[in-house]
Amino acid sequence: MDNTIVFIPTYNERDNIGPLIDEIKAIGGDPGILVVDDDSPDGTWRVVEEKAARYAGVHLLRRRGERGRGGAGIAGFKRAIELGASRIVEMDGDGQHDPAAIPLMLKAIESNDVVLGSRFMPGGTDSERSLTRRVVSAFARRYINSVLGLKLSDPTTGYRCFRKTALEAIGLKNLRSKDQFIVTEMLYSCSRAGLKIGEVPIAFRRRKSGSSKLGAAALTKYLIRVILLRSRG
Ligand SMILES: Nc1nc2c(ncn2[C@@H]2O[C@H](COP(=O)(O)OP(=O)(O)OP(=O)(O)O)[C@@H](O)[C@H]2O)c(=O)[nH]1
Ligand SMILES: [Mg+2]
Repeated sequence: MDNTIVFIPTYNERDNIGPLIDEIKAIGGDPGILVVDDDSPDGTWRVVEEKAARYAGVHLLRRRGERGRGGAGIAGFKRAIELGASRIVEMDGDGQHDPAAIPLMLKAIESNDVVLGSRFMPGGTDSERSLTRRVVSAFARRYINSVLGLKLSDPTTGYRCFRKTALEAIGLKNLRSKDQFIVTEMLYSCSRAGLKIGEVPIAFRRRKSGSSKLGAAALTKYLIRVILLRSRG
């Protein structure tokens, strides 16, 4: 896994990040790990510092005075490239993304520019949730594909692998989202840049601890922003 960096944005993931780093280290191939933490009040960064002292190739970018999944994403990809990565895996730090899929993604990136970890293609699994949430999520996927002109089984996944050249093609400085919407903005940019986007199945796990941040109001806002993204072109 030469030149591979696994990038994890974190905010208040103290109880999740340590076991996740251990799991990534256990998959073999020894990819580098970069955690971008926005000075989490729960001290997530402290756990990462401890892991960095124990394992080679674990890096912490602690952003002070700045907060937001969008900025953390841009800073993370930038730092990963500075660290010499030619392939960057992006995954959540809450334990929902199983590191077991990393080798599969790295295999698939050999013939793609971007690889998405999909919960909804054959072989993938979603963590069981209420029927309402499943229906809403199925609608959201269709909606995003239709508005953005995509044909992906899981366009909202935050578990993905990018070639460095894909990040250069979209230009990180062109990304505007300050929050979680960056995931969708990047995907659309990749598609607009004509990049080859592949998908591999992943098993999605339940959030290990901490809280979810997506409610009905946030979902409505998100769907409107997808249209705005499209109209911005
Ligand atoms: N650095 C940084 N990371 C963040 C920020 N907000 C969220 N994250 C991290 O981004 C990842 C995804 O956030 P989640 O809250 O899990 O969002 P989600 O997976 O869409 O939704 P739920 O898991 O259902 O809450 C997690 O690792 C978070 O800790 C932020 O402002 N800064
Ligand atoms: Mg999550």
